[in-house]
Amino acid sequence: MSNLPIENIRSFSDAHPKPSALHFQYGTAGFRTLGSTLDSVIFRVGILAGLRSKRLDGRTIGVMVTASHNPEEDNGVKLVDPRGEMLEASWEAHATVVANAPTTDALLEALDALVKTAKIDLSKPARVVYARDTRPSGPALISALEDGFKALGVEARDGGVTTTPILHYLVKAINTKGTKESYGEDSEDGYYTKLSGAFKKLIAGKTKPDPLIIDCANGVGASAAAKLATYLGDSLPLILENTDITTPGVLNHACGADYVKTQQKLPPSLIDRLQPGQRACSLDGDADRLMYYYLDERGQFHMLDGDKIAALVAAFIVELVKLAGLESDVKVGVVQTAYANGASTKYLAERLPVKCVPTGVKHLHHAAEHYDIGVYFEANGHGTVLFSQQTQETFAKYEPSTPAQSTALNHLINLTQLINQTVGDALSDMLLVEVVLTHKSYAGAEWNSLYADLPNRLVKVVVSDRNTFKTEDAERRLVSPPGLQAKINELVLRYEGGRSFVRPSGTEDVVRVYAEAALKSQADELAFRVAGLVYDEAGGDPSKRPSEFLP
Ligand code: G16
Repeated sequence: MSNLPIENIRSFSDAHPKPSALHFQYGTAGFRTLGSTLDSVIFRVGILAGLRSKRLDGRTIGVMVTASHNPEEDNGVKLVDPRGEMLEASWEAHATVVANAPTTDALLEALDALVKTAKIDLSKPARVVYARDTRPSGPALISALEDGFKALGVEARDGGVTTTPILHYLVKAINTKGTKESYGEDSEDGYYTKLSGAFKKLIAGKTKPDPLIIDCANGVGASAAAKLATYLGDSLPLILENTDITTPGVLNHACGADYVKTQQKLPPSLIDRLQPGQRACSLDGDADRLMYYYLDERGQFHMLDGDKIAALVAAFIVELVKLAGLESDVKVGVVQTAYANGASTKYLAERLPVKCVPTGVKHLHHAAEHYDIGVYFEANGHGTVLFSQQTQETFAKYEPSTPAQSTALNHLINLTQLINQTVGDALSDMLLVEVVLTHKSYAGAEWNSLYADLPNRLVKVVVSDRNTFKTEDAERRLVSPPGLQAKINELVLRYEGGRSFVRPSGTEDVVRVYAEAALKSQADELAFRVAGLVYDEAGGDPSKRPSEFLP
């Protein structure tokens, strides 16, 4: 067993000191905070990624530098495990310890302890592929990351400026190259070719879709969508909006999937662009979330969020499985979180098994793996569909007995190619939605009428310490601060169809409050009253109440 290159790590680490006053936490989607404070964290993540690769026998680990839907001044980093999925949970704690070692000596001790507890054979190779989004703080943070690679001696491949889901795709493609589970060419070209090829097969012979407007959130999705458009040709005409990746301050600002979901309205930049009946969608800053919407003939805005996507897609897949004659072999299930609209849960649960898990793609992904075909979507538009290895083998071996069965089977096989099964992927999900709409001849209105959303409201509350908020039952109940849940329950009872829950965010320094009720005004009132309770409990400054509640 070789040793850690102590002196090398020491000299690099001294150039990336940890800010003494800050504590970092590997949260819902990695480390995420102000980009200007992340230099030491990202450097250390470089070393950590290398150690994770050594632990897994030199398999390639992914590192993505992004803060996704967060404002432009934030940045972050997440690690991707070899099959393209999120970092294994036990290593999140290791990452937090390593990121918080106060000095270089303490860092060396933490790394040494990690090597021992995780039984890492340091003689194994370390391989990493990394990428970043378009944030201005990205280049400097990438150079800190590269110092981390140099400090440990990592064989690193630069994925450049790209979307989070493309980085996940690359990780899986690299690690499955030349095996029977090969995921595709390990390049961006491989990704676009795979998705666009499957899309064209799935809509062959159908009426060509009308042009689709994409709000690219002024982020990396703009260049990815432009590239995808060239591979799609005229099979799906795309109109790209909010594609400014150079003007400071515009990323995710008054546009993008998070804006649409939380404001429940059209990005102002689309007001004169979107015609009644036309489909449009928004990506977020790293293109892993997707929100659809349309205006009706009266110009009224209608949002088709992650729950509506799950309903559309799950119903389509169930129908194909049935048409293929596979319903007794292949079971489809859905995974949601507490944010799922109550009406969507009701609609889905009447048709399929539905499970509720805590927020965070990693939780949904793992739960979805328990189904033959697992459809998971967060209401915020983050999700995908997983086909188990066994299901994919069933498709490959199955001999259909009628032409109709054969067609349905081919569609299912093409869906396994169209869908990015590593993680939620806005572009892949967008193609999936377009396939279903094309097959069903649905416009936005027909899709929207699958069920009627219960009015709901999401608000953020700034508190002094969000870590005092602890939850249970898939985040549907607060256990701390003590007594607060009882007060929320009491309030909820006063609203028809009322439901509300409170949880600390894992990506922003806020507590989130969700409420729904039979009427919009009631959902708003309930959300703000629960937010008021949270604010009072958390010792907020009374002079700032309630204007501190951000939408
Ligand atoms: C990330 C996670 C999502 C999660 C979201 C909000 O999204 O990947 O699973 O729903 O954060 O999490 P929280 O409410 O804990 O802040 P993204 O798109 O920002 O990577």
